[in-house]
Order: sequence, then structure tokens, then C-alpha cells
Amino acid sequence: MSVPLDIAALGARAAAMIEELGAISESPDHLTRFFLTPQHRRAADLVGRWMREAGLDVSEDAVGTVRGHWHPAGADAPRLLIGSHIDTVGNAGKYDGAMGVILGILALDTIRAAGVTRPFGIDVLAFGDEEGTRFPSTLSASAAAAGIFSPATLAMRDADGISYHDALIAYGKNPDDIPAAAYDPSKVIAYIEAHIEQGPVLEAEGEPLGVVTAIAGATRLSVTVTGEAGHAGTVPMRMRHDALLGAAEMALAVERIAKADRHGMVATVGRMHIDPGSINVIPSRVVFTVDLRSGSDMSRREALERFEREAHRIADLRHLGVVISAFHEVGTVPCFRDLQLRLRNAIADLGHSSVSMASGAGHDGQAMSKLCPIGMLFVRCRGGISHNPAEYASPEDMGLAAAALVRFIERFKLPQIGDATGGVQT
Ligand code: HGY
Ligand code: MN
Ligand code: MN
Repeated sequence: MSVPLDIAALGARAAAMIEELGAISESPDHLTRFFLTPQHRRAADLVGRWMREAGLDVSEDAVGTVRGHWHPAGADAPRLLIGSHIDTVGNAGKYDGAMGVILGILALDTIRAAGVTRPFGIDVLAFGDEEGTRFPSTLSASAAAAGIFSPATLAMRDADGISYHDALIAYGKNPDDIPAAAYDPSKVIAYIEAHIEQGPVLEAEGEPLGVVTAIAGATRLSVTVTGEAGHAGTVPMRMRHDALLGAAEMALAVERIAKADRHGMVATVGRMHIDPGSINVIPSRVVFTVDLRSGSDMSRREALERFEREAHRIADLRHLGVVISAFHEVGTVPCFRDLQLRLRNAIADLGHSSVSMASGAGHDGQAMSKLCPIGMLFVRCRGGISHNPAEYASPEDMGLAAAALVRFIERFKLPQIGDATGGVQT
């Protein structure tokens, strides 16, 4: 007998929880909730309360990840992990990350309320640092859970010069405990994440849900261009070493390289800092970021080499200095075929077909894939708009996604070793 599902009620609950969590921000004017801030603390407390109300045992690890545990088969049984992140970009939408945590809690609440048990456990995880918007440390919380946290992250500093290490201490955590946050791989079956699509495909296909085939690899660069400050009124144009104009030419080179790629490459210059930043001084130093992604790791690496050559050519012509450093690099991560199939079947159980699609956005699954097989469920995103306060998913679609997670969990069998579908090895 299947777990009874009231999709409209699930959607309404999800929408209300999205609004409540979305109201926790550093500003009353927009949603910004960064890692290890008072807003993160409030959001973690709210999510922890929801987990307890859903009957889960709640813990928090050394990097602040809130974990809701359901262990119907005993604390030592292998477990599924379902999660996403509760940090946001600046001036964010309410659904990115939050939705996956909320849907995981609702799915477990629904299954437990139906009195259903399973021969495995489930943890719902609320990661606090997926975006990497406070520190240049993206995916650091899921990296800790996956056992791949890099100690170098602790030395990273935010815009105020506060180190990750000190921010953890101020948040009440002990960095020495981070290794203990890692799951034992032999005890983890798979990681599943539901997430708003953040793109236009599901809306264009007229489908509410999609199943992710792979998460695009990404590289984040910091580029420092150095020139010579000078008086804006007296230095002739031919004698200038204008760091900003060099940086601008390099930014256009980023665009040109991405547009020429045949694997759907995308590249973004999202941040640029100009020194000294006075209206009447020729810029002497510019630091800008490059976020470059592709479904093909090889084309991404070739593009980075091409950009490096272009940047140095531009700098030489303009008698500027340029230093390029990569501070984040993650390869393209495939989603497990068996999990894709099970997610598609769960969606079919609801009378819907699902779209199989790659994810251009990065997700915690990229870190979790180092621990266990991963699967991702996408939810339709209005207009494909994300990282923007206009981001929106309908209650109906969220209700369907929660229902799909319920069906996925109630149908999930511990595949045996060598399962024909390349199943999850336990
Ligand atoms: O940047 C990303 O793709 C994700 O939102 N962190
Ligand atoms: Mn995001
Ligand atoms: Mn996200």
C-alpha cells in the first residue's frame, strides 16, 4: 500500500516554509543569508525545529550543518542522505537551496506519519556554505560531510578580513572537530537533492519535474591587473597604463572564448574591484573574478588555457601586470544511472513524465559525489530566473516534488552488489 499523498497540502506547506525561511536575512529589503552569520544561526534553528517537528533527531556538525536523523532500522543501518543548502547569494531568491531542505523534511514527515518504515536510515542535511559568497570556499559544508574538507579553507578570509577559522569559533564550533563531521562511506547509500532548476528548460517543456544527468564542472578565477595610477586630466591616452581598460578587454576575452565553445560553456565576470576608485585617477589595480563552466572538463581546461594566453597578450600590449589564480575547481559530476531511473519511476508514479537534463548550476552533490552516488531532482523555475528575488516555484510543483521524494523513498530497495542497472553499491 502506497503512502497516501495530498500534493496540494504538501505544496502549501512547502510554500509557507519557503516564506518563513526566506524572511531570515541580513536586510529587511532583500534576502541575503551568508555562512556563519547570525542569520545562518536563525535559519539553522528554524530548520532544526522543523526537523524535530517531523520526528527527526537533530544534530549539528562542526561546520554548522544541521542534520535530521530518521533511523527506523537502527542507528547503525546504512542511510540515504537528502539535503541542500540554506545559505544564499546576495539579494537572492527564496528557493535556491532552501527548497531541497524543506522538501526533504516534508517527505520524511509524510512517510513517518503514514507509519511506513524502511530497512535503512535517512538524514536530512541543511548545508550552510554552498554558495561560497562569504568566503571563497564554495561547497565547504558538504565537503566536510563528504570527508574532503580542505584545511586551507580555514585560512580563507571574508570581505572584513575575518577568517573562516575564527568565524567558526564565533559560531560556537571547534575546527578541530571537522574531520569527525565526515560520514563513513560504508554507511552511506546515496545522496539525493531536490533543487529549483534555476533555468528555463522545464518551463519550456511544460513539465514540473526533471531528473539531472550530470552537474557541470566549474572553475572560479581571481584576476589581478596592475597598471599605474595617474591624473585623469593630465596623462595623455597613449601614455597610460590603465588597469581597468586592460581588465575590461580581458573580460570581453572571457565572453569571446565562452561563445566560441561548442559544449554550452558559460562564463561570468561577477565581481570587479577598482583601485584607487577615484573619479579623477587612472585605475592602478583591478581585481576581478571569472566563473567558467562547461559540461566538458576538457573544453573547460582548454578555455582556461586560452584565457591565460589572451590575458597575458592584452597585459603585454598595455604594459600592465596580470596574475591569474584559480580558487575553486570542481569537475563535471555524473548522477548515478540507478538513482536517475528510480527518480524517473517515482515521477512516473505520480502520472508525470520527467525531463532528463544536465545542471549548469553547481550543487552540494558535486562534493557529496566523493562520498557516495548522487541523484538530483529538479523543480520547474518560473522564467528560469534564479539568483534573483524574482525566483519562483509554484506550490503545485513543490508538492509534486515532495511526493516524488516520498515515492522514491518508499520504493527504494538496497540494490545488491553488481545490480544490472549499475545500481547503488551498498
Ligand atoms: O554557483 C552556483 O552554480 C551555485 O548556485 N552555487
Ligand atoms: Mn545558488
Ligand atoms: Mn543552490
